Amino acid sequence: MIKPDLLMMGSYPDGDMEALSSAYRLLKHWELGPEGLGVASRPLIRALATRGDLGVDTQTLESLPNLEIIACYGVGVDAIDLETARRRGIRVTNTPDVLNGDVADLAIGLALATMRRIPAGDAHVRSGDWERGNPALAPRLHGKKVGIAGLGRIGSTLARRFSGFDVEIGYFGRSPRKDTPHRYFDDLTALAAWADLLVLTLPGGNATHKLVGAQVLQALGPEGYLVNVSRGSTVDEAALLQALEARAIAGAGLDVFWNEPRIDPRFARLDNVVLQPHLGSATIETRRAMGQLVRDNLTAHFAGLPLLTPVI
Ligand code: 8YV
Repeated sequence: MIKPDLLMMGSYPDGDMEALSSAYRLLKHWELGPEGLGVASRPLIRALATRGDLGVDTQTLESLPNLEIIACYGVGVDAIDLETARRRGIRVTNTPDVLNGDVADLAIGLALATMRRIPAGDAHVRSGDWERGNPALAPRLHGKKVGIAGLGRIGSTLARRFSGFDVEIGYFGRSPRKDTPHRYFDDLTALAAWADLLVLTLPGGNATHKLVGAQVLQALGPEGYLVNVSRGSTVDEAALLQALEARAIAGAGLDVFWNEPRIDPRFARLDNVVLQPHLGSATIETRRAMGQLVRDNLTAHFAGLPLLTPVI
């Protein structure tokens, strides 16, 4: 049987690359020269696999006249040109739900690491400074007010995790949810003013672009903390850097940034941040499940079966 061509925008873990290569002829975008795909191979491509952080741009989509499906390894499809896909009748799938627990876990880890200054404590022990004294005291997490911006699949999982931490939970979203006892805020600035810790689990895209700006950060205040495990685009990064440098907020735990992986060097100079290289879903178990879901969606598509997790 002839293997269908699969254009990949970025690499997956080795096991997934092997599994995909047994069913498809892989065309690796990152290995192509500056001229990209040859004109002759473009019409042969019916399927494309990408990642949440990479997406696929208009130019690439427009160069593939027979593209039928984009399978995204990640839940966020904000970097995929969905408008072009919709217009062209190209199906798009993502990997929802399988990563909820891991992203929620990392948000909890970042909250604790930032508020309790765990990396600074680690550095204190390693450097030998402990003999000369203890580090400054840090604020506690339990008993605090936690605001969750975006109570979707990940946000709801996070609220469940936080309920074991004896915190009060409030949330912001488009509309109040009937299935949660937590306090609803229809205004993000009001949530930030109420919260001691604001966690962003919002989807990326136009609707949430720079939603957290100077006003929200000012409302969070000098004793307030921010954790972002969603997309860098949800935050006005210039305002965030300014607030962190001026101590207008107490600190931030950040897994996502503008211009990943070439982030603003000002972050590295701050001692009130804990930084992660977009690792929310990066566990062995979840990444395995994400790779499987990408393959299952592609298999279903080529077998003419309903897609498992369609976006469009
Ligand atoms: C991954 C993500 O970082 O799910 C998403 O939207 O951003 C992440 O799970 C990414 O897709 C893997 O590179």
